[in-house]
Formats: sequence, C-alpha cells, structure tokens
Amino acid sequence: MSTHYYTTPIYYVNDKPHIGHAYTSLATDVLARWKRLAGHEVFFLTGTDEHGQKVEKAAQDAGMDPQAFTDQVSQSFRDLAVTMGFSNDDFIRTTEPRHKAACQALWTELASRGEIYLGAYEGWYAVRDEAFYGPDELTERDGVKYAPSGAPVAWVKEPSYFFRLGKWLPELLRRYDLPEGHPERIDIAPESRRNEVKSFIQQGLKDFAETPQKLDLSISRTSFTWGVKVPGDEAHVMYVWLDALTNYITAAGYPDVSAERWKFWPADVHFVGKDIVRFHTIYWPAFLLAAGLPHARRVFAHGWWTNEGQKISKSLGNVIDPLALVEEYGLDPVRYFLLREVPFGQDGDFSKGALARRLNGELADALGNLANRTLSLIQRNCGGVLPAEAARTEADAALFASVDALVAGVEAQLDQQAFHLALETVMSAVREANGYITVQAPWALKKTDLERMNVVLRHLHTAMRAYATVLQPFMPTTMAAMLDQLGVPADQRDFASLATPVPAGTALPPPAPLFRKFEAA
Ligand code: ME8
Repeated sequence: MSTHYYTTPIYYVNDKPHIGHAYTSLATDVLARWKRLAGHEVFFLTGTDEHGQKVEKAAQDAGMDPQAFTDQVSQSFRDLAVTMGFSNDDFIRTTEPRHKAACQALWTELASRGEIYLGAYEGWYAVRDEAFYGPDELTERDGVKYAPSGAPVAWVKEPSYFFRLGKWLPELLRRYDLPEGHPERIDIAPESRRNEVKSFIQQGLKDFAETPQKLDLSISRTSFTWGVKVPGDEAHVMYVWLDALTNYITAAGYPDVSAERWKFWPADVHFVGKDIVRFHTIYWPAFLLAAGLPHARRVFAHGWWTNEGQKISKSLGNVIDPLALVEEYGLDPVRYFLLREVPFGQDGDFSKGALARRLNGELADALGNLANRTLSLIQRNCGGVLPAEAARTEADAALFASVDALVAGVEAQLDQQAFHLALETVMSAVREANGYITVQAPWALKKTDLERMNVVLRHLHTAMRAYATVLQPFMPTTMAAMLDQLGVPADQRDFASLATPVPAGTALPPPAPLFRKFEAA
C-alpha cells in the first residue's frame, strides 16, 4: 500500500461551473477511485479560488459583498462535485482561516530565506487571467492591448514585493530533464507541454541575461484589498496565484508538517488545463524550492473542449452546463463519454451526435447486451443460479487472455493519465467477449451440450465481473448495479478480490438493462 495525492485546480468563483471544471475533476476522480480499489491510501483535493481582482469585480457586478458572493458561488462547485459523483476527500476554499495561515507561513518562510524583496511593479496585467505579460507578448486592436489568451491588459504601476524567480529558472530546467523516477524530477505531461515550458524559460533566460531581475515575479498588490494580507505590511495583498497555488499544501496541513495529512505531500499529480501549465510548472515549484519544500511529482495538462466545432464562450452563449448534460443522459454515460471520446491531453469537440454514437455503440450494444444476453441465459437455462467454474479450454484462451491482463493493462494507461486508452483496453476485452458468445452460442448448446453451456456462461460471468470491476471508477453507480446483477458481494469489488471467484450456486437476481439508447442527433 502506498499513499497517493491528486489535485484539481481550485476554480474561480467569478462564474458558475461549466464543462471544463467538470472535466478536470472527473479525470482526477477516476484516478483517485482506481487507486483506492487497488488498495492504496488516497487524498483527492478540489476546491475554489476566491481571492483576486477578478472575483472582487464579479462580486461588485453582482452587487454583493465579496464574502457573501464567494460563499454562494463556492457552494455551486460543491454541488457540482455531488452531482458528478466526485469522491474528493476535502474541499478547500482560499477564504478559509487555515488557508490564510498557510499562505502567510509560506510568505514568512520565503522572506526569512531572502527570496522576497520590496520594489515597484510597472507592466501589463490581465485581470481575467490574473497574470502579468511582457510587452512583446501583446497584440493591439482598436487601441486596446490584449494578452495571447485574448484577455485585455492594463498598465499597472504600484509598489510590490517580488519573488526571486529568475534565480530558480536554471534549476527548474535541470529538474524537467531528470530521468523518469528521479526524486527531483518535475514531470510535465504531455511531452508537448514540457517542451513549451522549457522553451518559454530558455527564451526568458536569453532575453534577460543582462537583467535577470526582470525575470522576478511581482507577488503583491496594493491597488485592491480582496486577498490574503502580506505579513508585516498590510497595505499589500498577496498575488492571487501565490495564494491559490498554496492551497495544495494548506490541505496537507502546512505549516504543520507533523500533521497526519502531510504524509501525502508531495502531490503525485496536479491535474490542470493547458492554459494554467506555466503557473503549475514554473511559479509553483519555484516557490516550493525557495521555501525548502518538495514540489509535486507530475503536472498533467488536458486540452480544451469545443462545442459542436465552436470555441466555447459566454458571449456565443454555447457554454456547456454539466448539470443539464447529466439530466439528459444520466451521470455515468456522461462520465464515460468525456473520458472516452478525446485523448486526454488533446483538444476535443463535444457533439450530441458523437455522444449518442459512443453511448449506443459501446455501452448499450457492446457492454449492456453482453450482460443482458449472458444473465438472461443464466436465468432461463440455469434456474438463475451461477454455474461452477471449469477448466479453460483452448477456445476459452483468447477470452481470458484479455481478462487476466485487464487490471495491469488499465492501470498502466491510467498511470500515464491515458484515460481514453484505459477505456479502449476494456472495450477491446468486451468486444472479445462478444465474439466469444457469438462463436460459442450458449443458446444453441442448451440442446446439444448442457455441460459446455454451463461452462461458457460461467466464463462469461467471470469475464464480466472483471469488466465491471475495472469500470467502477468511470461509472460507479451503473457498475455497482452490474456487480449486483452478477452476485458479487459489496466487499469483494476491489481488484484483489478478483482472485476470489463468486461461489457456484449463487442465486443471481433477474437482469435489468444497464444502459439505454439515444437518438443519434
Ligand atoms: O484557472 N475545456 O480557474 P478556472 C476544458 N483558479 N477545460 C476548460 C475549458 C474548456 N472549454 N474552459 C476552462 C483557474 N477549462 C484558477 C486555477 S489552481 C491553483 C488555480 C479549465 O476556474 C481550465 O483549463 O478559470 C482550468 O484548468 C479549469 O477549467 C479551471 O479554470
């Protein structure tokens, strides 16, 4: 048994939850559930990012006090976690006292190590991204300057504390390139993101070789107050990304490193969207290294969804509401589709046509039919009682080749966050079983070879138990129903229990359909 710590980004409370939020947390949830079923101790963290100018402005626009506003919107993210079936172990809010204490402790540590100095900031800032940009990164349209993300920027000039980021950049570059498994490695995936981060730093080091302090990071603001106060200088609030990133250690108990939770740090994987890779792979490990703390092992950046081929945006009015999707298609089909349709790490398109095709073809036709056909035959031809195990013949070999390799095969894919390949591994095993049932034709064996019919049905049952077991992290409710129909006791649904067969003679309940079909749009 080992410990595993997985995190989602903490979400801005300037707006209600959308598909992007549901997606990052879903991937994290599946990995967390998988590791628990594999017998490990898991800490899965999500939460909300509640400080900064962007949230302050959203509260003003809503005519609300920022605390009351964040209380309200933060709750909608907790509700999303319930609706989506997320199994997070904690939900952190950056306005909580434990978090403010952790930020201030980290700041004090950095200051005591000489990593922070007071200066003045002058430069371009995008409130929407809560990020600073260099002049050569900007484009201009109608007299307004924009960041590469499309967010408008404004010139900011104010006193500010700086973090000595520049001096840590060569060390970060060294760590990105350490061999896999090296304890100091900062693992960035997919590979394309790692290269992107490396060349960004290399360019910075080249451009500012003469003036390395220009690579330092402004980490406080005086022009607004909605944030964590800087210890010893309350005219300043901390830069919202320093505040936000710290959440990952707050929840692990920081600054109390004797806390029970601290055993989980460093995190195994920070799940993030591709737009926030820089913050997690440059700023965050640099803050931690400077404070003498270990950094996370791996950062995985997923891609962005478009909606029926179009960029998702509030102004286009095509934001996908995860709650409405769940309402229409049911939770588990939505969970399945989101991780199955698009290779995790790449951009992908959401369309109702693709959703219906996936759900009909793979869940209703392949998996659902296999279960229904097998379990109906056991009802009809075996009196609803599970037949005994029997030796595997050559004809059974192909079926079991995929079944026996299933847990290890899926786990290897999940350890790379290749959710789509993990599901492809299961689906290819299910297709194997569908081929097996067609060739073996147990319905015909009833008249010709009752003994073989029993063996075939038993083998199919064994195979389906394995499929349902490994699919639990993806579709918890439906797979619980499938395991009920297969007569698998509730305490025998982890991976280790696959070695313990369901006893022959177990009475199985009458089967009921697990999945429904949808009109292809
Ligand atoms: O960035 N498809 O919060 P956030 C997929 N508070 N993912 C999408 C998406 C889309 N169309 N749109 C957004 C923040 N996302 C910070 C994080 S962590 C210390 C602080 C993803 O609410 C996006 O990539 O703006 C990001 O990972 C996540 O939604 C949260 O975004």
